[in-house]
Amino acid sequence: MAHNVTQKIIAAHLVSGELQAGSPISIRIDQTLTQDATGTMAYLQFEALGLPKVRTELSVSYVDHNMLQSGFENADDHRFLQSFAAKYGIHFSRPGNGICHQVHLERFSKPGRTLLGSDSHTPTSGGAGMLAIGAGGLDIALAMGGLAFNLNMPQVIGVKLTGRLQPFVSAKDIILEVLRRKTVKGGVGKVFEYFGPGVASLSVPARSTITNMGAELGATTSVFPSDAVTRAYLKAQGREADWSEWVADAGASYDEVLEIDLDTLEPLIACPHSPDNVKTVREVAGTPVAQVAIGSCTNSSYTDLMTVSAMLKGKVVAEGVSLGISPGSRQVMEMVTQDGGLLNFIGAGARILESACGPCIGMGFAPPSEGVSIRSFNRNFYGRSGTKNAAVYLASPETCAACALTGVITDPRDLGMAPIQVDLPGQFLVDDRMIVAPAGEPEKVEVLRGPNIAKLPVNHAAPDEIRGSVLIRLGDDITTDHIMPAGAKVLPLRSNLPAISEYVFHVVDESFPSRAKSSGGGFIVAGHNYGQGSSREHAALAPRYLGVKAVLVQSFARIHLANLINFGILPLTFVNAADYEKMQAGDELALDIRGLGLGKTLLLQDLSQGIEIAVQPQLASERDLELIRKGGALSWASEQLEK
Ligand code: MIC
Ligand code: SF4
Repeated sequence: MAHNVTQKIIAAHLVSGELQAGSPISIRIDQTLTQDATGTMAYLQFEALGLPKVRTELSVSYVDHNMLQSGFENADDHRFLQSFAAKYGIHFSRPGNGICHQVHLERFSKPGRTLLGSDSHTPTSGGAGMLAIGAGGLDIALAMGGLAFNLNMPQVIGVKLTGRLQPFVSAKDIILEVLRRKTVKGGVGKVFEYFGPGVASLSVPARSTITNMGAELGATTSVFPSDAVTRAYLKAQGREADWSEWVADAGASYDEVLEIDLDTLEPLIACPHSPDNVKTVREVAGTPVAQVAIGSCTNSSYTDLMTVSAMLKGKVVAEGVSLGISPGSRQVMEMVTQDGGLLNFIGAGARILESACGPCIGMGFAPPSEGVSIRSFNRNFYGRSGTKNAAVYLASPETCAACALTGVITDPRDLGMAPIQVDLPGQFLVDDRMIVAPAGEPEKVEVLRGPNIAKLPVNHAAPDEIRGSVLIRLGDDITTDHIMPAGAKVLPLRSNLPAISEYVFHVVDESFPSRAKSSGGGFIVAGHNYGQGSSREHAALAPRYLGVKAVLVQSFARIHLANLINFGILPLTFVNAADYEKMQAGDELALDIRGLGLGKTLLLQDLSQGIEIAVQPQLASERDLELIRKGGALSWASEQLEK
């Protein structure tokens, strides 16, 4: 049978199940990546499995999120991660080397292989023909232990690209167009596979901008074929031997096809507070801008930054604007410096930030009150920038540079500049000395733990009946940034569950943690796409710590659903959508779960209103059932492993 690229890679890694969309499958994982904010917990979980060494082809631990080091916490975490990597056979990318996704693309991506990462933007390496999936830290720990990764066989949406991008229109505008059409819920259970004549005109970094932000569709991942362009990119990275061809078979089909004509695509912009709130830049042109931020794992390739540098050359950013540039990797930063780009940035008055996530995750460079911030990033969720009432827009580096120069939202085509053509270098500057290989004598390495590294929570088997009140009732598209915010105050607490739990739902309801604790826990009720965004398992772990036992919603985002199950929180959906309207915050509920079984509905008693509500546990396999009964995945996993 003719297969598309997604089906081919899955078929080559299939451990159980069939290539039938929607059915549970498990796949072998070749590579894993972690970043510091999710990695500490993932490695503590790996340690609990009791294995001497990772069992993957390659595992890399990056440090890029928690870089402010306003106290000892982050520095302690970095030291723990470095010593842990040395001992357990993991490569360690030191702070300063860049953002995990960009560095992984440059130095480790391998066409046709699978990559599981404890970060939702892991699909970045899909730009080089990998099947790269984001997941919670515990799933990464299990993959490092050699266990297969469980998911539902995705539908494959083909995105057919025709034509060629016009001057000042770039890859970011392609993914913004997909988001405009499909929304932040449109990708759940799906892989977006790009094909068609327009693909050959996109470089690997441009493709990776698209697969990176494909995460905002809620997609399982996004993938480009591995072709001559991929080969040339890997060759320029000194890794031609890692290349192999992965293209769709003749006659391969897709569950749905979207077509985008690159010739007619215009500069687009995602308006506050959702990546799918997309308009043309000209529609919102003229809005005054306070801040511009360029960089992140989405848009800091050599081409992106050199294009911005050419636009800024000899000019100064507008008087009311603060421009921050955070390059995605040390490789790009060095090359942009060598080729004169940095000089143009400095000359224009840009503030040069380190190669790290920085402002993207609210770690510094917060916008002013009610300020408009234009970012080349991938998320503009409410409160994420660190300033609750800021208005964050997402756009291409070209649009960002135009806004920085004029001080108002500006379509870069309206600057009257001559087109800028920046080609990818035929040879990148390759220097892997900031990547530390695992220790030769691991038994001699001591794992260094500071006071911020708390103990792992203990699993408790599920009771026969779940009781408690509706602790909070929320609407659609609740993000993990709402549930468990990041930012400079909270991110350093990622290894400390009791401390971080005090911030659950802080952006929407500061009294949640104390209410949850004093009432003995209970239920969360919400609308569609609950838990979209980040892979952070703290958005399940911390509510569980506060006593949340079940989450009842209209629908879930993929990674968060898996995280809830991994930590023994029962995920439920309404059988009758209208019942969502009936439930009130504060209602006392009781749910008998002795009848829990695959596909079985349960009856939830709303004791306050004296009504019954049919609910569907979102458990796809016997494994999921087992995890809920056991109160989480860790004890289950330890039993599965041959030591
Ligand atoms: C994000 O972009 O939201 C993050 C911060 O990279 C998260 C990971 C985290 O919360 O640590 C993600 O995308 O998974
Ligand atoms: Fe870092 Fe932002 Fe990318 Fe997340 S989206 S990995 S915070 S740069």
